[in-house]
Order: sequence, then structure tokens, then C-alpha cells
Amino acid sequence: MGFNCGIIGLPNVGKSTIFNALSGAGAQMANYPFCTIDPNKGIVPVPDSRLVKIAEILKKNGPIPTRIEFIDVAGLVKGASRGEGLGNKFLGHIRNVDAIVHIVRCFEDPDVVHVTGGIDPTGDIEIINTELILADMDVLERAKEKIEKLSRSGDKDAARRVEIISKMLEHLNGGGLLKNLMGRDGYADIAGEFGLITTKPVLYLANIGEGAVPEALLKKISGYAAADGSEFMFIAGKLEEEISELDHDEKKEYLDAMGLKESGLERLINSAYRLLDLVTYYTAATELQAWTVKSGTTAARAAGKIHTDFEKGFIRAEVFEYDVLVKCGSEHAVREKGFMKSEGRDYLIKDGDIVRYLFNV
Ligand SMILES: Nc1nc2c(ncn2[C@@H]2O[C@H](COP(=O)(O)OP(=O)(O)OP(=O)(O)O)[C@@H](O)[C@H]2O)c(=O)[nH]1
Ligand SMILES: [Mg+2]
Repeated sequence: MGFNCGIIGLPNVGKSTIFNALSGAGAQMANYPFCTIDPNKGIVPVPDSRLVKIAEILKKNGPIPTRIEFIDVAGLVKGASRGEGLGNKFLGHIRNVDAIVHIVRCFEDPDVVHVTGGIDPTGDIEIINTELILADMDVLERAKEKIEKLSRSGDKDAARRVEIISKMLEHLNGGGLLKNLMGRDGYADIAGEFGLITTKPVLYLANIGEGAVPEALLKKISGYAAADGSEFMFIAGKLEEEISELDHDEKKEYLDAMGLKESGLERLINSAYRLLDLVTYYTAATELQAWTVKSGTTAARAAGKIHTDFEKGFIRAEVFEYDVLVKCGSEHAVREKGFMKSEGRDYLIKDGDIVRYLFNV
């Protein structure tokens, strides 16, 4: 698996529509709030033209793309933490995701009810963020109570954890998202342990209608995203959902007509890669396969993600670059021209690397 994204937002903003557009998973979508109750999950192969090209050059059949998982949950409303709407328990389904895709309604349609009355992207965002903050506070307050008992019995580690949790609670209380504290020592461990949602990187995704692009609304959201270090993009959700069934060429024609070079899925993947600082690299043993790792991952760690034995028994990695392979035209030529590098366990995997691991088991 490459990485996974939880899709959140107010009810009826087009979460399931966009989920379907991205994943083709055929989740139920309907013109009433709280259509989604149980979460929808979809795993999507990441479109990758380099993988296709490498397969061609290395003559590998059935290359395996890296994959991204989407989880579409119910809509949140103001007061969800107190049980309004469907409450907030369903957020449990997205506590372990790598990133949050926050859908914001920008399409006008008098037939589709807007739960807060009208189009107000930043107001909507704040309602959702407040609910996420309250959900994290709830988790942390309960955790703090438990750990405080340990801390009183003289447990040093517990005392340190209570200190961090208190700082987090203070920050949330002031209306801040925890993602801005994540660089600090010990914070990420606690975030992971309790699946805190506001620690996760966010991509604000504006769902626009089929008509003219609502520039002013988009500017508001992109400004908001930039101010809190988040990514931003927009998608004509319904339209992309409708064309998601078309074949590649027809889809491209539609997108061209809309002035878009790439599909919503491709743009979202690019944004997520930037947001999460990810790279794609390839292994070409018996099978050719694409993998997603965080930039700065060492060869030994990356190997360990494929199989724990690969990390333990790591000897070295043979590495060559995608661009070099394309220029040389064959792996043989890459070797002959001296572009095949032999790297040790601490080598940092780069985007577009093609790697062959040598290991002892
Ligand atoms: N006109 C228009 N309607 C849209 C667009 N996107 C979604 N809709 C409609 O809005 C309604 C709600 O869409 P859903 O995808 O079910 O919304 P949701 O956010 O998943 O809603 P809940 O699961 O109830 O929280 C459906 O009738 C969609 O067809 C859009 O871009 N334009
Ligand atoms: Mg839905």
C-alpha cells in the first residue's frame, strides 16, 4: 500500500461523489444529508506513466503500481461531538490515515440542500475543524486521566506524557490544530498512539459545479490552506464522477475541454505527494513494482517495507535512475555505460530510482 486518505466534510457536500470519481468504487451518493453511514473504502492504483515505460524497456509483464486507499465517512455537523447528526464516533475509521482530504462545497445547486444554509467555504471549514478539535480533546482528556494516575505513582515517562498531553490540550483549547506542533520531541508518538486527527496533514478540496470556475471562493480556500500549511485543489466532482466510467481517451477529451491536463485523481495524488513529502521508486526483480516511501527513506528501511527479512539481511542495492534507463534504452546499456550504482543500507531512495536489493536471508 502506498498511503491512505480519509475524506471528511459537512453532509451533502459531495464526499461520496468525489470518492467515486477517484476510486470508481460505486459508493451510494444521494441528494440528502447523512446518506453515508458506514464508511466506504476504495483502493486505487496510482496512474504512473514511468511504470509503463519501465515495463516496456525491461520487458516486464503486469507491472504492479503503487496504491492509494480512500476512506469516505459520514458527514460531520456542528455539535457532532455532543451527538448531533451522526455524532463523531465514525471518526474512529480515519484515526490511522496518513492524510485528510477535507471536501468543501463550492457548487451552487438549489436542489441539493446545504446544511448550513448557503455557500460559505471558510465558515464550513471552521465548523469541521472545530469538531475535529473537540474529538481530539475528548480522546486526550480521557487519556490524560489514566496516565495521570501512573504519573502520581512516580512513573517518569508517564509524567512526561502528561506534560505533552496538557500542552496539546491547551493548544486545542485555543482553537489550534495539532499538526502545527508535530515537529516537537515526543509529540508524534502520542499522536500515533491515540490516532489524533488534527495532527494529520490536510488537503482542502473544493467541489465546484459544472459551470464557471468560482474564482473568488477558490481564492478564499487557497488562502486559508496556505495560512495553515495545507494543500489546496479543486475538482468538478459530479462531472468527474460521471466521466470516471469513460475510457482513457474519452476522459482526456472531456478534461481538455475543461482546460484540465490531468484527472482529479492524478492532481490529488500529486498534491498528496507534496503534502506528505513522498517519492515513488521501483523494484525490478521477478516482478516490476512501484512503491511509495517518504523522501529521506534509506535503502534498508525501504527494503524492510517490502519484507522485514530484506532489512535484516540487507547487503547492498543496485540502483539506476529512470531517466538514465530511458536514455540508455536497456538495462544492459545502463551497466555498460557505468550508470549502475552500488549503494549501501544508508543510501537515500530518490524519486524515480529503480532498485534491485541484494540480501541474505
Ligand atoms: N450540482 C452538483 N451536485 C453535486 C456535485 N457534487 C455532488 N452533488 C450532489 O450532491 C448530493 C450529495 O452528494 P454526496 O456525494 O452523496 O454527498 P456526501 O458529502 O457524501 O453526503 P453525506 O454522505 O450525506 O455526508 C448528490 O445529489 C450529488 O449528486 C456537484 O459538483 N454539482
Ligand atoms: Mg456520503
